[in-house]
Amino acid sequence: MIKFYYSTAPNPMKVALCLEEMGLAYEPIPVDTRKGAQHKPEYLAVNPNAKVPSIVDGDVTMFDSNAIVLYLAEKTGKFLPPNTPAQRGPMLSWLMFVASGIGPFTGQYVHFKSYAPEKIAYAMNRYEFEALRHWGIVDAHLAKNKYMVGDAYTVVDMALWGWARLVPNILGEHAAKFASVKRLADEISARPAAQKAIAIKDRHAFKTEMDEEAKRSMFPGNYGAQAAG
Ligand SMILES: N[C@@H](CCC(=O)N[C@@H](CS)C(=O)NCC(=O)O)C(=O)O
Repeated sequence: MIKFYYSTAPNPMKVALCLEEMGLAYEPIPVDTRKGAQHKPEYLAVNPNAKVPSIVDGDVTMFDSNAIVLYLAEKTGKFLPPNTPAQRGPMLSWLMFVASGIGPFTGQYVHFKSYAPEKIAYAMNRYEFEALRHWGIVDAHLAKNKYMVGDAYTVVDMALWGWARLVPNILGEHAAKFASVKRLADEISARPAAQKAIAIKDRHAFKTEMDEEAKRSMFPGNYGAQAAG
């Protein structure tokens, strides 16, 4: 039974989808990041980066969502493209592009637009430009390809889905520019595994308020000492 440490945020949701798609037995363990649970010593022993998701699979402990989805795909042999250099090379490129481009730039775009107490035009412009640029690259790719790699649904699509399903909420009026991203996100969201992944959160009550405790917990560098809970 895999222990899956999660919240409802985009990076954990990629892993939830993978676990469901692969039919793996897992125990979802909520980490309420708005209450500072990510900073507790017992959680830091699992994930020294104090973020979600993480998994514990027997004697294997892992953090970082894209590493986890690749691990699960290799463990099960499911949802990987054919193991040829011509397929594996692009698979690694797109998986890392989602990890190092889509996630961080979209996350910082949200941060400076919605959470930063000062509206810093330079930061907002930079992250909006970079977030839209990254989504534009994915959209152009998906305009020519049904899936991110090869002609079948893979873990790269699952990794993308964590963020892609939220594009309308996150990018607002800009979302209309990314019709091919929407096409893939909608296709994946309609899958039974995605519906089950989305429903995991109903088993736990997560704090929803973005109050001082939440800001101290999630942005400790800007809001003083973290709430160690
Ligand atoms: N590179 C990490 C990033 C994880 C991450 O930023 N997780 C967010 C949720 S999507 C989180 O834990 N936020 C709470 C916090 O920053 O305290 C991954 O892909 O797993």
